[in-house]
Order: sequence, then structure tokens, then C-alpha cells
Amino acid sequence: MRRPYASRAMALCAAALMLCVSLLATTARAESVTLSYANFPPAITFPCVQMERWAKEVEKRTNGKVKIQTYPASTLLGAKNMFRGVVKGQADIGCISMSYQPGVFPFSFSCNLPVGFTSATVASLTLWDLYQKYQPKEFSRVKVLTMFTSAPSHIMSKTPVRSLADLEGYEVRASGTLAKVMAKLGSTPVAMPMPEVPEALQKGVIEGFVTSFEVLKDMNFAEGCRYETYMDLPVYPFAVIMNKRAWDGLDDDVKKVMNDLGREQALWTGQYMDQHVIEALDWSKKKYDIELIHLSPEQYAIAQDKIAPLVQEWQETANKDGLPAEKILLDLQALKAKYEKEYPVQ
Ligand code: 3IO
Repeated sequence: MRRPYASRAMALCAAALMLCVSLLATTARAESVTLSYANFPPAITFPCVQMERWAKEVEKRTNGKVKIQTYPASTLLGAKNMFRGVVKGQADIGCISMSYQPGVFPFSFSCNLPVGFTSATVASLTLWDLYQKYQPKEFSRVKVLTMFTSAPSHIMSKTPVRSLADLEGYEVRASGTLAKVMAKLGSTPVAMPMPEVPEALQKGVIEGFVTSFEVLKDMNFAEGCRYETYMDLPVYPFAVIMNKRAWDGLDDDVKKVMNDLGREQALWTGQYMDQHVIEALDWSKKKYDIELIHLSPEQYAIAQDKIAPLVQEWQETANKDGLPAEKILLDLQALKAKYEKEYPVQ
């Protein structure tokens, strides 16, 4: 007689306990959220260094309410499926190098032109401000968390490039507008994302490549590419994008933390990049005795003249895409001048 009663009471207790546990779990879940952040190049490279910094800041500023699980080196999404993957929600957040998808980011390619950026700091802030002002439709399917650029691009090569004649038939890796730049200079560009460059160099598919100098150290390119030619070519624009549904699901205080970080992160990354280029060149000189080559002033001027028409060509395609190209370029130049004063190149 007593046993059924006792077991009924125990069952009730157990049910109440389970309810408590599940209630607690629900509150805990509502309080903290984990977001995945995909990136394509090796963890040591600057897109991943800025990712870790951003993740740390978000965790700190949300008091641990948001955790960021980072996936460097294409462990979640690769360079070419990054944008689509984030739109589809395969990752909550992703970092894209816009040059890998020519035609998809007509607005942002204004910052990929030969407009004379001399630092990643100035180019990153300019890109971010332009994006904020125009809110181009090329990013309408995602939330943009921050933007930044690499430092100005130069040639890193297995064989010395001392004059434009050395570029005739020269097979060189360059993506986006940089591929067009290299074609105008008489070479044969091959487009591919950064993670594919080591193998292409090794197999002899390319003789060299064009991007900012910090990869000499970060990807150990200084070992195989001992000749670096200063060209002051365009920067590569990047964006950190978030899945729209994931963004909409965040609490307002979390959204505020991320929104407030957008510009700050662009500046942080630009400054990190500019500093790191100096370090990487130093390291490469010491470790591999690389040769830094300057074209003659005449050759340099010819090179800049040859690539200048790309600005006009961009204007024409941008206009066709319905963008106020002339206005964008005027704003770009004004921002660039403003930030060059605020952040002079050392
Ligand atoms: C870049 C991309 C991945 C890792 C390091 C990097 N430094 C400069 C870039 C720019 C870029 O997207 C590229 O492919 O050259």
C-alpha cells in the first residue's frame, strides 16, 4: 500500500527536478550563444589574426554572452565558397577576399583600383566609410561586420623583375583587378586564391605573385621568392560578413557591440598590416637575404601610366551596374586625403 504512494511521490519529485533542469538549461542557452566564424588562409596570416582579435573583443565586450568559434585555413569554408556558405548559413560569419569573385562586388572594387593607396590603414578606413555611406546592394544578402584591405601590392618572384621587359610572358599570380593590372604590364596573370599559391609556385605554374609583402614571412614565401620588386600596385579589399538570420537573432546589446566594433576593427587591422609588412621584410632580409628591387624612375612612371586606364574602365562598368561611379571616386579621394593626414605613412 505504501510503496505505490512513495513511488508516486518520487516520480513527482523527479519530474519537478527535470523541469528545473530543463528550465535552467533553457535560460543558459538564451544567455549565451556560440557563432561560427570561417576563414580561408592559414591561421598565422593577417585575415585570421584580425579574426582572433575580433572574436576576443566580442567575447570580452559581451561579458561572455557571445562565444566565437573560429575556423581558420578553410576548415569550415574555403576561399571560393565563403560568400555562398555564409548566405546559406553553413557558417554564421565568414571572411572574404573580394578579388576572388570578380564581378560580384562592383562597388567595393573602387578600392581595388590603382588610386594610389600607400597604406592598409588609409585604404581600410576609406573602404569602410565608403561602404557605410553607399550601402551597396552587393552586400544586401548579408550583414557586414567590418572591412579592411591588404597593404599595397608588389611583385614577389623566383627570378628578378628589374624592368618591364622582364614582365613579357611572365606568368604571375594575381586576382581581381590585380590580374588586369598585371595584364596591362605585359605579363600573363593567373588568378587563384592565396592558399593555392604555394603549390603553384612549387609546380612552376607561376614564376611569382602579386600581393602585400607580409606573406613573405607568414607563408614563408621569402624562401622561394627571393626577389621583391616595389610596384605600389592596388590593395586587396576584404569583408567580414554574417548570415542575415543569425544576425537578426542576436540581442540588441550584442548587435550594438558588433556595430561599434566595425570601424575600430578596420583601423586595427590596417595598422596591424602596415606594421607587419615592415616586420616581414626585415625578417625576410635576415633569414633569406632577399633582394629588394626598385624600377628606374622612368620604368616606374611607365608602369603607372599603363595601369591608370583601369580607373576609367571601372567607371564604365560601375555606371552600367547603376553605381554613381564618379561620385564614388570623388568620395574615395577625399577620404583617402583625409586619412593620409590623420595616419601618415612612417
Ligand atoms: C591575403 C590573403 C590571404 C592571406 C594573406 C594575404 N595577404 C594579402 C592578401 C590579399 C589577397 O586576398 C590575395 O589573395 O592576395
